[in-house]
Amino acid sequence: MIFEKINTVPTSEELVDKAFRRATRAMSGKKISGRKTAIEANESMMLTASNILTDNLKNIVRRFPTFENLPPFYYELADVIVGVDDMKRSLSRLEWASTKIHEVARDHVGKIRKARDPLPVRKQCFGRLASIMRSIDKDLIFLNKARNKLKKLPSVEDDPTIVVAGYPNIGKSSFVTKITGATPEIASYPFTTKGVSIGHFFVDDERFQVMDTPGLLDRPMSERNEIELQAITALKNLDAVVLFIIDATETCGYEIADQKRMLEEVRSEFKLPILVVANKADLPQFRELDFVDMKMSTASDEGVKEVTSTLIEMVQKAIEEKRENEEEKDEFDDF
Ligand SMILES: Nc1nc2c(ncn2[C@@H]2O[C@H](COP(=O)(O)OP(=O)(O)O)[C@@H](O)[C@H]2O)c(=O)[nH]1
Ligand SMILES: [Mg+2]
Repeated sequence: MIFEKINTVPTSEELVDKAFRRATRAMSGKKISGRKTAIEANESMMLTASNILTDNLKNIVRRFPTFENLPPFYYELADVIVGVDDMKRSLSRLEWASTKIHEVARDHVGKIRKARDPLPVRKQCFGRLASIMRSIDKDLIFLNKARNKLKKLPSVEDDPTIVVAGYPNIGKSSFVTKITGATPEIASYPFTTKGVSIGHFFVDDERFQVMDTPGLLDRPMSERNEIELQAITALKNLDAVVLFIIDATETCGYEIADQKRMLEEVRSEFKLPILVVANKADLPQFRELDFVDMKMSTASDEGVKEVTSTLIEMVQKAIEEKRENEEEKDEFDDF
């Protein structure tokens, strides 16, 4: 999973406690007699504390991904879920704090060498460090929340993808279960209440993924809120084809005219290739429709294999074309 590397982000209080505790521990047991050893001891406490703080802050920043390098799908998702700009702002405040802490410690090392009594200098230094840390408390809390949300994102790999769309009760879940041969893992996206199910299957050695997106691609686009629209934008960045299922029997409770209208919406919204398949071919109410590419029945299995292999061909072709376009672009860039 892409955001797995991000650890829990500690609070400023936890970091300060840790740093001061280590600094104190480093000194315990050392005999302090006279001004010189007192200076050395307090100097080393300041350096230990500031090193621990800067190391921890740098680690937090390092473990967050460089958003520009994320695959577009994840960039969009991260933006929907936590806001990339807010994360960048908080991360850069952590970097600022780290630099500042280093400076403050260095300043006080200079001061302590000239001081008659080193203890107040060290105390003043610790006070400054604590106050810098307090000033980024909000950022640390925000980043921890962001981390918790990002970590829950399902692993949508770079695998070629089949996105299943269509009104409720038309057989989307049945299709996903049929071709993945298992109950798909239900991953919760924060923007749909129902959870997106993602299943995988192999053809030869190649892995494919199938996504069923309840709440996103099962009702008219006009009913989408802002967040759902952004989620759909994210989907468009996958190497994917859309399987649009029509229930030609209307036993799902939706008229064919409405289903067709939603198909047109999806068609104009997505530049991805779309395969239109009429399901429930086993039922007597089944009607042949002129805008449909293929038919199947996930109940009797009829046509399921053919539909799957057509989808695989389509997605492989789409990936190939994308690669060719990119190569062409690269060649162009060389001139
Ligand atoms: N007769 C028949 N029923 C089907 C077929 N595919 C799905 N169903 C039934 O239609 C209902 C809805 O199926 P489901 O896969 O949950 O649809 P979804 O809401 O689009 O995910 C269930 O009762 C299925 O058993 C089919 O090919 N033939
Ligand atoms: Mg379903």
